[in-house]
Amino acid sequence: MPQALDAILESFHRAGQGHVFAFADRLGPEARARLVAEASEVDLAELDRLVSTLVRSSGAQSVDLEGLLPAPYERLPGNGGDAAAWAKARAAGEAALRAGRVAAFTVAGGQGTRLGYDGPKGTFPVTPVRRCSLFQVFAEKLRAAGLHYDRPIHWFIMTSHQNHAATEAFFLENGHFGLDPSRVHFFRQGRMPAVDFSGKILLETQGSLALSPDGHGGSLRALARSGALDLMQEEGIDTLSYFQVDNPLVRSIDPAFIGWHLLRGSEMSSKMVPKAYPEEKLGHFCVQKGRLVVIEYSDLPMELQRERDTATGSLRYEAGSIAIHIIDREFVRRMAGGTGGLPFHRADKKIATVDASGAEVRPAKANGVKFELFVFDALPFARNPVVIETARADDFSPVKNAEGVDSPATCRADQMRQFGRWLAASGVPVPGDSTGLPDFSLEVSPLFGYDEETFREAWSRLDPKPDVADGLCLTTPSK
Ligand code: UD2
Repeated sequence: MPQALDAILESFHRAGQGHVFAFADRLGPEARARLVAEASEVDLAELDRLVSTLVRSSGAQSVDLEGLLPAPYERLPGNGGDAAAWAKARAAGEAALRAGRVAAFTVAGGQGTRLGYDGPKGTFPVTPVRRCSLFQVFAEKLRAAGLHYDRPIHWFIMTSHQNHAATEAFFLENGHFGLDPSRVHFFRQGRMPAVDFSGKILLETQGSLALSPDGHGGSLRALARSGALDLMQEEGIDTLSYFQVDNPLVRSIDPAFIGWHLLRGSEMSSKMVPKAYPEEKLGHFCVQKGRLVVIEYSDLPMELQRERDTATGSLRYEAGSIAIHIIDREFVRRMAGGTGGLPFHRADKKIATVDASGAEVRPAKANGVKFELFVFDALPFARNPVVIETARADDFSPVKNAEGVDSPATCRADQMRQFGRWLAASGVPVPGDSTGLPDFSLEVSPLFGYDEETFREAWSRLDPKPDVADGLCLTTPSK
């Protein structure tokens, strides 16, 4: 160990980061070993590159918008799309599911901080009646789809250092929500050190670095590093259905989406919804120099976000990214392997640290920089990427804020509207307001029905039919 310490100390000093060990003498042997272990996680050459390109260089923050055009996308049949092509895509996706080629992949490194919730975000109770967690909703969707296609679905879940143990414990306590534990795979994403505005690594305490998750784009290298890609290969899985932990409405297994991806020979495909209003916080699908790119809401000037097509009146940059992708396994391997892979983004943050004497500092304004990778930055590298339209009401209602837009309240209402639509489509009109929000509480477990079609089948088999007037919670499969 002392030798390792010497080597690490030496390399940090050479890189101008020796201050990281300023308090090492005050630490006991265990704490010092922990500090050394953290330091050895840092790729000093990579950090040096990031500091010179993103921290010290002026103009580091500006995004290249030259030659930017709105991206084309496949419209839904109800919106002018080719119904036969959608049907063909769906059949191809279903065949892939029956062949066991598809796994689900959830990025769940986040905490519920913005929600004012203390715990892994996936454990947040999100459904309107049962108050099931986000993880339970996804688990039930995957269980149901596995039964439907007669092939249980593997589920890969990316956690962070902060929430890994709590996430695994949550699944254990809940019996993996009925999934076979051998098909639920957890792995941790990587961490990046935060630096001050001169590029020096910040210490969080005297004995630890200010390390934070490397962004959802870190999932590509984490999938490779953790052995998940090799496991997929052994299991015959070549296609990943990627979604974020904050969106319980997601069609976590969508055969038509999978089919578009496979039939086009795409390496990475995405879903879009037309933006609801210009300021909506979604990335924008664009084409630049012949490649598909996503320009984040914070990077596209507001005048462009407000631009409208003169003929149709719709937003020119209307294709909003809702962070749902299909990704090819070997594409992940390629992206994870190269050194010139995804670019890092800079985020200026308030970062708890210590001063020169070792005393705690809780800054009132941003005092440093965090580095993050975004998964959609892989799109320009993908062969034949395809963007398809999806119905927002059936695919996207994230929980992000404690109140207001994208909050637990808006998400519960969107879930109830969806269940209300399914009931109405089964011949049971549901009284509600003008937005379709039912007058009474309503919840349907994905195990009963996970889309309109499976719901209608299950409902038609129910005998006798329950009275819906006092609210309804359908949980058990009717088969
Ligand atoms: C993201 C997209 C935005 C839009 C929106 C849809 C970015 C930069 N923006 O916005 O364009 O698609 O989602 O809801 O992605 N996560 C990790 N590890 C990390 C960071 C994030 O697992 O290091 C997960 C996190 O648990 C969550 C998801 O990634 O599930 C989204 O992260 P976010 O809340 O930072 O993204 P947001 O809302 O700014």
